[in-house]
Amino acid sequence: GFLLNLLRNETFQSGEATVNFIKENPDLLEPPNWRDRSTKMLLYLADVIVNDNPDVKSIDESVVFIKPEVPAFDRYATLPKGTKDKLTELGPEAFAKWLKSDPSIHYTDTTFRDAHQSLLATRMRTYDMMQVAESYAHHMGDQVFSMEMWGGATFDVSMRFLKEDPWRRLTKLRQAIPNVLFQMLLRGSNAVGYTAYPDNLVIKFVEEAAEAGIDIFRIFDSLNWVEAMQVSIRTVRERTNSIAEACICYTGDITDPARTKFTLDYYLDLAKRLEDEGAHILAIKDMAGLLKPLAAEQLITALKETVDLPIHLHTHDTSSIQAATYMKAIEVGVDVVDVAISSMSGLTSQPNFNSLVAMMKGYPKEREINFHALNQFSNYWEAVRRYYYPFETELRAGTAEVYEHEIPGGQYSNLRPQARALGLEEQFETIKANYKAANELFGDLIKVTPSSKVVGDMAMFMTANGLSKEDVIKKGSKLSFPDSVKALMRGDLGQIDGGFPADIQHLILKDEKPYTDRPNAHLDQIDFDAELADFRSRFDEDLGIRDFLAYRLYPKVYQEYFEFQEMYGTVANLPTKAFFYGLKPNEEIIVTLSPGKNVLIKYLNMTEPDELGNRLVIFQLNGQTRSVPVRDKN
Ligand code: 3PY
Ligand code: ZN
Repeated sequence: GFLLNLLRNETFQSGEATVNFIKENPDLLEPPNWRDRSTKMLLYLADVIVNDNPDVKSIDESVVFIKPEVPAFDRYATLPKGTKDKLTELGPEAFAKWLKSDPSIHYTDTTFRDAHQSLLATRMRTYDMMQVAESYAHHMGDQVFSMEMWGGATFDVSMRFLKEDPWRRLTKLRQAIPNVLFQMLLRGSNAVGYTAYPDNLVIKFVEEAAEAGIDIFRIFDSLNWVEAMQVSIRTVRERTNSIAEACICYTGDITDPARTKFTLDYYLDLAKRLEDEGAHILAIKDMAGLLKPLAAEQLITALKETVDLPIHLHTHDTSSIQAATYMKAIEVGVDVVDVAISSMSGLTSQPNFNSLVAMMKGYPKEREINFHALNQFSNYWEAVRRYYYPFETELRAGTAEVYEHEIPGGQYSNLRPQARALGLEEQFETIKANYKAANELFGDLIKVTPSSKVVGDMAMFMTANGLSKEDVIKKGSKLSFPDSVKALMRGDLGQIDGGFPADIQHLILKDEKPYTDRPNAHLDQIDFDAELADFRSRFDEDLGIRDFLAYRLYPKVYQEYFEFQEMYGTVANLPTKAFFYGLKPNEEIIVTLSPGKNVLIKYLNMTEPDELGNRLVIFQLNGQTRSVPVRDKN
């Protein structure tokens, strides 16, 4: 009814559109779909102006935005050849050999994925990436090893909160940056979700992601369970021309003799098995930033004696000392390290790219990097980052506490808002302590999405109910545990070497029997023909397999995203300030609806609400006055 109401109010729909009116408004002769798109966009803007963006929980009027400056480049210059060209030339096997033999250190830039996942709750919009993409391809195209720009939480968040199509981010960036390897984070049998999916869904997802532009699949399992990574590794190897990078997720401390579960031998054995599975590259995924310099030296030295693969090191700078870890790792022969552009680095994000480049100056493994350009990109992201202030992590300084609680960087920035939502923010210290306690209760786990989420849920549960570890053990048989905790103990996330502690498992599951094989083995395979047809008839006949995959991974999120799109169109085209904060009176923006199709939108003012609470929000669209009715929800 809302949209109909709006259409009824349009000037050009009012029956007064005479011949002259059309002459004066040549835009009306544009294809109708264009008018429809700008109408929807005005409706979105009107709603944000009146009711705010529901994802922005508090507005700080004192924040001053500055215009992000894209580093200048020659649009007509040929792009430098990069690693993407090299992969195309060599193929994955020879590429991996080349990487291993290359004497200089390589850098993966995580700015487009993990950095904002870890600092800004994954909210970075495609718009801000696209503005700078072409410049990046020109300046950095022959210098960075890869860009991590997809996967992890971005798939979910882009639909859920940004109302964007995650596939569009990938294909648009691919067009703008054809020379650098694109890398994604894939949660093994959990794909980009929080639970296991049927094998043929994972296979299809990998095929489509490779087709859309992913060159390196960084594959992990949240319990380091190799069986859960097999399908992904094999699919990348056998059905794509991309690189399978398999992870050992690092937790604990191999230099601490008291930590007997995750030892050096444990990691070496795991690495060997991943090599046997067919990994092209081995990644050390230090998701919480626990790998200290001495441990890095020992681990990487031993790994190089154990496997014949190039080694890619990922960490988070939560403790603030991870540059030292990289220094040691580089000394003993790591091949690639993950970094983020200065203004998007540090704290729970990756170590500082720019500073690392400066640090490496004069060392034998130094790589020539355009340092000045790197700093210009940092200035760009610094200005962009302000738009995202409502989502900023609240950590102000590095913290050594991470060695106690072991919370992954990507989870840390989300934990406080989660606690707040449950009314538990005052008890954040207790939550961190309970995170540690929950990990101990579960028998010491690898903690990374989704196992980290379960430990987090348990920590919230203990905090909300005032339970200590001892209380849980004592009263457990009478407690009703969170669903995610039951699912973990049942084996829904797979198995961990050594198993879950049997007594705790029984306490949580009561009479339910856990299984011991792959959770995917219990799932029905997807009948793609039938389900795709059903999906199309439910939503839109023009939708493709990628839309279907998004729907199948996140049915409810997709449904809401789809309805939002129907109502408001492609809001991904809006500049970020307008998307989050709307417009101020007399503020003007240019929106590119499609290549070459720009509209000029100016917000004029709004009327007082009528007796039903409806306001008219008045804009100029390409100079033409348009008014949009919106219900004021305040
Ligand atoms: C993710 O799975 O999203 C992660 O970043 C894990 O570290
Ligand atoms: Zn990470």
